[in-house]
Amino acid sequence: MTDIIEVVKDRDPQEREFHQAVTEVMESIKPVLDQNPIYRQAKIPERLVEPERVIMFRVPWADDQGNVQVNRGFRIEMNSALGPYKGGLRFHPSVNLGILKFLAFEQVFKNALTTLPMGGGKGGSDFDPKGKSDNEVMRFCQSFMSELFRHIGPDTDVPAGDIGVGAREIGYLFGMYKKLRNEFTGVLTGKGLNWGGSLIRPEATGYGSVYFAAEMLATRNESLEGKTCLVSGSGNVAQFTTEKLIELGAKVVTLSDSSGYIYDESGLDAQKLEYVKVLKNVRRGRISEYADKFASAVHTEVDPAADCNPLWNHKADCAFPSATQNEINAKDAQNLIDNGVFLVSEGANMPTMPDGIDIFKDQKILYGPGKAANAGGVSVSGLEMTQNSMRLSWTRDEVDSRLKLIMKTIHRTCVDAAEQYGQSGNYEAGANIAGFVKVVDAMLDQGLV
Ligand code: NDP
Ligand code: 2IT
Repeated sequence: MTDIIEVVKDRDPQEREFHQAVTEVMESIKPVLDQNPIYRQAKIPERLVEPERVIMFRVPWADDQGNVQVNRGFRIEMNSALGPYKGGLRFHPSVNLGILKFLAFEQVFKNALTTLPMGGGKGGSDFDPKGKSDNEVMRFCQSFMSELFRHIGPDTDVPAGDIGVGAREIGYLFGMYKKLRNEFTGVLTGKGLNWGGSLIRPEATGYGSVYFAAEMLATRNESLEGKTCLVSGSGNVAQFTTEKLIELGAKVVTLSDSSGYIYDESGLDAQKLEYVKVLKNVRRGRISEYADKFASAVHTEVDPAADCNPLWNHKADCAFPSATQNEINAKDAQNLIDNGVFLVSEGANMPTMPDGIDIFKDQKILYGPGKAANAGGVSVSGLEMTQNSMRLSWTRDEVDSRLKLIMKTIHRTCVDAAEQYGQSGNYEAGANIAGFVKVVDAMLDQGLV
């Protein structure tokens, strides 16, 4: 197995996050490969790490001063064994091919776990929406779509949101797609409610991560009521994770953004969360303002020289990393455990570094890896696609109960797959194995394509 990891590293040495994601999956599926020689004979590992197609393109646009700006656009069409490519678009200055390949790779297995017919993809740009006017964001999105439209479609590739891409961006992208194609179809998910979007899609990733946590807790006869929770991020996933935690009687004491984090010892309530939603989604301000507004909160700025993140160093029971990749290193993982945390549910993609994951597994805490715990978002995207095909809209309760059932099923699938391979209680192994088997069996059925 080291072989394929070495091949990937040699071929694209600079794609560190991709190496990390491939290593993590390949290590846990080793027993499956050993018991099923057909997978190695059919060169399944080699085929999985090579995207079916990578699209890279220039995105020129004019800023409000009339200056020409040029960004880079990407779409990674990773694997279509189970359905059309499906996965979000990320707009963030850190975006590069390696980051999007890691996200697309993770998406393939995540989507397989959802029980819905979706392949895996991811895309985005190194464009930074922060500090841009609505008109600048619109012109950028239009330019981005004026190339992407020829590669996507409701039965081919269906993008959605991720970091830096929310309702506003999906609206501008959809408008341009519709104009260029002269077709009103479900080509993107996360659409506005009154033009084809699904109820519960904005909430789905955060709610799903909490439902997954509740399932994990139930295996130890515990619930979220009264639990103190650390949440990172303050965007889409963090906001709705917090909302569901409050509703279930938990106490959320932290939120963050890329400048720092707030610790509110009295916990967030519905009114404070509403303040955060307006601050982040409407005013597009910084989380530090929360501590100016509420006296019970303290803001701590990011210290780029620090060897750990102080957000993870508070007394708590549960942690919900919901910002970005590699936000929990080994020291943070140890701090979490020393502070009493016994459950981690990953709302973000790959937020825990490999040696941090090892600590969680050694300590036998309830560790829900992103590809299982945050699959609620893409699941409701799948339900949005279904509703678009039927030209019908389901009620809030209908979508929420389907989401709950999907998260319950993913949890059960992870538990069963881990047990089958002698790794009881290891959700990481369970998620990787179950996702892998579903995708690669479909690949084998479909021949060498
Ligand atoms: P948003 O853009 O809504 O929010 C992202 C949040 O994370 C912001 O608070 C942002 O702070 C912070 N953040 C982003 N990059 C960094 C960084 N490099 N360092 C520190 N903080 C950072 O994105 P989402 O909430 O949608 O996404 C959060 C995570 O969840 C990502 O890992 C994403 O891949 C994952 N995810 C999202 C899904 C979805 O449906 N949206 C589905 C499944 C997973 P700032 O405002 O300063 O940039
Ligand atoms: O990482 C993810 O699963 C997402 N950003 C959501 C993808 C989607 O197609 O809804």
